[in-house]
Amino acid sequence: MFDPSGPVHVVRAPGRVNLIGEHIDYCGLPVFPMALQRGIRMTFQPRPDPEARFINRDPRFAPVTFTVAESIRPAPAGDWGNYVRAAAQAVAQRFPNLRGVNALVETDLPIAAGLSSSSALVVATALAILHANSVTLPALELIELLSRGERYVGTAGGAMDQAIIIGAEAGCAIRIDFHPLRLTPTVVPAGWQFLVAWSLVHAEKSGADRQAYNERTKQCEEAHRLVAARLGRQEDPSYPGLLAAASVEELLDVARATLSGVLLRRFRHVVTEATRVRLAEMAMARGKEGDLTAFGQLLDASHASLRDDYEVSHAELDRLVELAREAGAAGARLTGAGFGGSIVALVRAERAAEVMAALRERFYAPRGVAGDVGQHLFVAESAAGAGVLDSEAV
Ligand code: NG1
Repeated sequence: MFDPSGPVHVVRAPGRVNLIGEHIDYCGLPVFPMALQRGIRMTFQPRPDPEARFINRDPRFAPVTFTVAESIRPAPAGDWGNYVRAAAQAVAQRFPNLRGVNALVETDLPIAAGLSSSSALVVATALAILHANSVTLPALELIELLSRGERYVGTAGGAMDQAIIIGAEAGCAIRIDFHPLRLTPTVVPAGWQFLVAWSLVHAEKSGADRQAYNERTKQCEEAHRLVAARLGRQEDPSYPGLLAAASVEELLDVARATLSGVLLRRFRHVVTEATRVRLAEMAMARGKEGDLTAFGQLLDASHASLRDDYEVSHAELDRLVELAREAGAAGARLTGAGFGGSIVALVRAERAAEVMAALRERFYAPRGVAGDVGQHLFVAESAAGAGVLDSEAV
């Protein structure tokens, strides 16, 4: 697919693991992820015309061809090519008359595992098309553009994934604030290791899971509206505004008097998770022995809240979390949207091998995954954000 007379370029976009702050980015509340060393690698060449052609090294994903334009017709929901189209449409709405690319997509990220391979694909595509047209955008603008742009696939998502994939710094976790968007790094202390383990259950972003995700964004909005009205703050459009006006305890008192059932549980998850993010960031910044324990306890509390109040866990995620703790992790929780996908566990570096061995024996082996489980279970090494690498010969 590449013309041997011209150079090819390579863009790399990392996956991400969210350490804490789950299902609150779309409420405008800060989250605390880091980028992974694993990601999408896209090799591309500019074309002279607006056509775009993407081939995936993984044969399960059929080639995608379309014209880069302000309005691109989507393929049916679930088609991988919609992430590529989402990015192309977003950049074409910002810059007219773009030329397209020929591109080859490869990844070492597990797919549909809650590690944001889809947003990595969106970011990689956008960077490839921008580079092919010699245009650039400041990082914050690109994050805003692509987080809106990814809604093309039908998920009413927040901006966490695009923000960390574009704005990550190696060796750091990043607190992401929204409205206005701001990225604040904290160095991951030496001796702290985050393990990622996939539950072997796909977290599909199309179909029922997408519906369940979008339903939760609406429930959070509704819960916020009712609590804000009760507090006489109808004009306050956001969760950060509520949390600035009252303590979590006060908000929960008001919520108990105002909401019930599902809405009360969703609200409780959102405001308590926001507190956990703040405490976790402080614990990591201090980075002492007791802080690792404290961070682990926050992970455990986050998991319980996602399981019981937010109802996005899965029996296999609960099992992985339990096994990781039993094997010596300081704490563990599901990461990403849930409904399957992966867990993240915090371990002391010297115990990482032991915890991984326990997960291999007690989780993967009984489920028929023998031998090398490196694709499903690995140490997350915090990586830098996405970028175009040097040109290469074909
Ligand atoms: P994943 O894990 O990639 O489905 C989704 C959203 C995030 C965030 C998390 C839950 C997108 C692109 N990603 O992530 O913004 O809301 O769920 O914390 O919609």
